[in-house]
Amino acid sequence: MVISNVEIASIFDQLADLLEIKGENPFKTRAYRNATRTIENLGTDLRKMLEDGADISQIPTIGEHIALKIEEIIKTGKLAKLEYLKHTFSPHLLDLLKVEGIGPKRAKVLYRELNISSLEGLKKAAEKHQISALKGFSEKLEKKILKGTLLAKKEGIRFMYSVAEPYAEALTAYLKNFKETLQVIVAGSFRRRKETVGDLDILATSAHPALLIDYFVQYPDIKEVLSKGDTRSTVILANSMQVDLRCVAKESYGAALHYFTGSKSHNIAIRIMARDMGLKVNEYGIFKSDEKIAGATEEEMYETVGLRYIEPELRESRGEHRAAREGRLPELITLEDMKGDLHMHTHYSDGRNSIVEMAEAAKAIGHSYIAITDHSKHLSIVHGMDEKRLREQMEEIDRINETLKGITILKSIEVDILEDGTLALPNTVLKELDLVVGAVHDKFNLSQKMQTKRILKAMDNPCFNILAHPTGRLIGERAPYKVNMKQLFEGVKERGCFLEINAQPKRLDLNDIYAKRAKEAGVRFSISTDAHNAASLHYMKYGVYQARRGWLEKEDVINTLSLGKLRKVLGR
Ligand code: DGT
Ligand code: CA
Ligand code: CA
Repeated sequence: MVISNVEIASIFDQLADLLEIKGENPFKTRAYRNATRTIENLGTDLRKMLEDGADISQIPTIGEHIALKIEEIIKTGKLAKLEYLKHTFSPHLLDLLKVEGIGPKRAKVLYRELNISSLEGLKKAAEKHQISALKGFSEKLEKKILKGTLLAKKEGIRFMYSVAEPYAEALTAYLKNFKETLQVIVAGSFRRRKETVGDLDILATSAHPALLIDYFVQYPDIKEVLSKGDTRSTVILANSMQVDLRCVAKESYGAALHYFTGSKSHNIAIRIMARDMGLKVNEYGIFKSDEKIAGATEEEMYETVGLRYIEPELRESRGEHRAAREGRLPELITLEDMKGDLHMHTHYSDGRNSIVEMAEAAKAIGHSYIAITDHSKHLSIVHGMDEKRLREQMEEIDRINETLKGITILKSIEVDILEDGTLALPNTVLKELDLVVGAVHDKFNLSQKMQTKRILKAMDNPCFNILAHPTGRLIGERAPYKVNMKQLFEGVKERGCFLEINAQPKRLDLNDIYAKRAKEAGVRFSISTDAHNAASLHYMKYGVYQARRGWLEKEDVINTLSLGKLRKVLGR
């Protein structure tokens, strides 16, 4: 069973939430919260550290008590204390926190006063106006909560792509290891690189499917086998992730892969096109009368219905069929196209590594330049830099650039966009930087009009280059702030600025749909990791996946350019 830092952090987060709702000693909850933050930003896998015999209790904010709990989670996949608390309260109590506007403090009141312990209960109480009757809860908040319960229910459990990835890889490796296995691939939304996946759909080929299914259900990480047939099986892993395995003959690999990659609506459109040509498509192949005319490869499937091959990331019925027919499909950007990373933090603000460490790590993964973008000093940011610190950093970068070969460090900053649209540092220093990345970190609740005005005003500043994480959303946690996207795209283009696709797995912001629209409006982008430690520079691939889902090509992204050309486009 593979437990990653993300899951360990999430367990401590839940524990802190439950303790807070219960009204436990605030020091205790804070200790768990601090540990959560440390683990999220750690960069090294705790499981590997333990395997290597490292003493994890020495990590700041972890300590002996939490170290023991981490060991328990890695060994058993869960934390008995959390399971017990969930059991004694209500297993669904934590669902309340998925609703925007409800944090642990409000959940505590709702639980104590109205005995609400599930989304269903919350919805009913809001409909009966019992919530607005509580002290500290307005009618407006009640309405917002009601809307939130509907949203939270629709989402269901989905896993972030980056969380699903190690499970998908481990399972693929396990299946490939079996002698009766020919091909194995993870299809479904995972193959389409969607930012979250509902379950894993694995396709395998074998001359003896039943043997492969027998082998599959013996996978050690399985909690429950829901179904097991001769060619298919569905199981639930210990982390509650569902896995569907489908096994077909080699001759049908392409047809089955196409079917199980989806999306469903993409497939339906293909089936209709085929039908109009007098053909029939199913997961075994394409048939003319009863004769099979295609099915071994996906390329052949598309060709048979008169289309060029469509990359999985484009299969969302957003115009790809037509583009394929007219030969207008984009040549999607790849990870290899990326020449640098324009957003990262060091220990000058809230990062964990030094400038040199970040540069060395970036060089090792093949980048030829990076921009150091520590936070500006502002209320919402801990350890932000003032002008003096920034100048010290600029000098340090000059010194490093003189000695470090093979990579160039650009001077930059992630400067706060203040509520009135001015930037948190004066232009006297900003103009000396190689580029300026601006970001919204507070006042998420402004009206759409005010938020749009704020951002456009910030971009009026000639020093401004790139808008970081343009909508501020956190997947499954925080809705985007309200911005008029059309005005934003036009504003960015007119001013010669750029939009970031932030590659943090929780952000992936801009998302695919907006990226496509922005591109259509003539906007160009940066794809950057926002890394807070050297290991997170590898997040670049998630940003590239999102960009591919947004139809972006190499030309659309400025950090595919050589340093010389990049400098030119950054000069406004
Ligand atoms: P997910 O799991 O919610 O992230 O999304 P998908 O796209 O992986 O959906 P899933 O797991 O329900 O099904 C995997 C693929 O199988 C889907 O993308 C297309 C195919 N598929 C499933 N059900 C149907 C269906 O009723 N009709 C057709 N044409 N294809 C289907
Ligand atoms: Ca799926
Ligand atoms: Ca499925």
